[in-house]
Amino acid sequence: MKIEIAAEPQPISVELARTALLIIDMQRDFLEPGGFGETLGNDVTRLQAAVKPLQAVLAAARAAGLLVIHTREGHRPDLSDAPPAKVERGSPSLRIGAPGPMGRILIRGEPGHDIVPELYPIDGEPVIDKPGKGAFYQTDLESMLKNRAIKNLLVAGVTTEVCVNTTVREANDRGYRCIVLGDCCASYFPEFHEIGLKMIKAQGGIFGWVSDSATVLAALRGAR
Ligand code: C5J
Repeated sequence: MKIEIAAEPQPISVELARTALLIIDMQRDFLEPGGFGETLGNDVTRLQAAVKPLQAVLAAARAAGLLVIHTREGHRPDLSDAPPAKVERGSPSLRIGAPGPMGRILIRGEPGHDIVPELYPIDGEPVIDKPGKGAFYQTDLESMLKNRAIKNLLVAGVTTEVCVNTTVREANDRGYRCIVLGDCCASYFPEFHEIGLKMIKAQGGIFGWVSDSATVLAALRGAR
């Protein structure tokens, strides 16, 4: 079944069976106090804005039988997959791998690395652990999408200008149509959020389309 989604720079029609919801890095380390985001001096409360709209889209995507994929940014406990140039950021006692209130910062298996309870994956939803910003870099995301013949991605998560934008650019180069749900994304910097979305839809949709939760919810409701 096809649905039409109102979006910028123009509406887009997608086949539901060829569409996945891709949720980027909705992890405690980015959204909660004491995690990686806060150690870098950010106001993590800003990211909460994306949680409720995304919760609604996640529920609707599950009800419609869409493939839902979650990603988590993080590293091996021995940091062997963490480039020194990335680890060196921030003050030494608060860097990737340092102990924090939610365990070692941005390390796989630690409480802070996990996805926030409101958006927790359910059985059958793949979770991709990625060492970089882009979800395609050093992961099996592309083969997962190919095996399911997915062509379109509804993209949400944090942060708009970093991991969401990087993933959308990677996906665009690989031929996927990305529809970014603006209110289901968030940034520590409101101006970067706004510009991050503008960059995607500029020039006739150079990297993809931008829509929002209400529009996608209405489109999915119409498909039932
Ligand atoms: C960052 C991300 N901002 N998930 N990661 O370091 O956007």
